Amino acid sequence: MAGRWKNDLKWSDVTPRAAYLNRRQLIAGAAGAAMAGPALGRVKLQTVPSPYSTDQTPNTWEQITQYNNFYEFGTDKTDPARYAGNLTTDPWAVKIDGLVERPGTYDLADILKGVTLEERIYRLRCVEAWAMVVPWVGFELKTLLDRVGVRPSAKYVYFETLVRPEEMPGQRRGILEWPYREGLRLDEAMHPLTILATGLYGEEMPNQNGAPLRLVVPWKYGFKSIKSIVRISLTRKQPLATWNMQNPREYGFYSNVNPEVDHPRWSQASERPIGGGLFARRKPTLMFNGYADEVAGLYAGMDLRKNF
Ligand SMILES: Nc1nc2c(c(=O)[nH]1)N[C@H]1C(S)=C(S)[C@@H](COP(=O)(O)O)O[C@H]1N2
Ligand SMILES: [Mo]
Repeated sequence: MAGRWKNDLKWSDVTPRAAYLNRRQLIAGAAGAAMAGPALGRVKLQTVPSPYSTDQTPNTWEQITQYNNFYEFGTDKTDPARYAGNLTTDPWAVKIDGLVERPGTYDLADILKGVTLEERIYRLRCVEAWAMVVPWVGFELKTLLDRVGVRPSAKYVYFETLVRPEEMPGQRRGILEWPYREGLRLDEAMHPLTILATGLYGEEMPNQNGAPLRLVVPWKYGFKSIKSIVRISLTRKQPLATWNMQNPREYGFYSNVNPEVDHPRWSQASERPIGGGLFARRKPTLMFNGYADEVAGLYAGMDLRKNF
């Protein structure tokens, strides 16, 4: 049986306020939340701009949804858009366990009811070898963790993606060891820039971008932002993370964007802005992807060449 949120918000408290920015309003740069009609499908949520949003121009819907990494659907950048459409994302449950006060398997719909008033539009820079600015719809991971109650002994948060080879063709091949896994230190997880995203451009999350619930950690390389999450576990020890397991020499646990630490096989000092055209000039990558003012303090005193 699914666990239930113990909170003061009733369905009737949140439903009449349901509002969201639609795609056109966002493109037009509308700042406030706009009233919308009754929600279709999954609860449409009240969204307001996050104070953490960048003012950089977002990439287009097409750029964000046609060039993806999601190995559960194949290794080509176009495979997710081609094959993720068949993934069933409703109903969806998330198991929250480990060092928490209220462990349980929660329906995503219930989770969203509990965090409705926290939903935000976050326009965040995301970077790998390429760079995009994405207007995510989501809420702070902290909101969810506070809701379930993190025990004092917890030091890390571990995440797992769905395993469903019938709907995920990449999982029928041994590309990676499934499930895809990721982890964060607890203070990284509690940082307000760390969000659980449920959509983008005011729309429900496209499957190829990690529907119905994916992590976004904008000061880390893209692979830390795990998609289609079904389990969140609070742990005492540093958890396993897929790319770190796969190749610990090339991918560290932290994976903070750092132009001074090269990947053993390529430089990480510059990035290619997506949408700038085929011959767009590469741009220098900034420490912590430009979020140093916000997050450098988390790593004070750490050797970031060792802890890469
Ligand atoms: N479950 C899962 N999550 C994943 C991946 C994946 O293969 N499987 N790829 C990661 C990588 S390498 C990147 S760059 C980002 C891409 O996210 P995007 O498609 O929204 O740009 O998702 C990350 N999350
Ligand atoms: Mo990636």
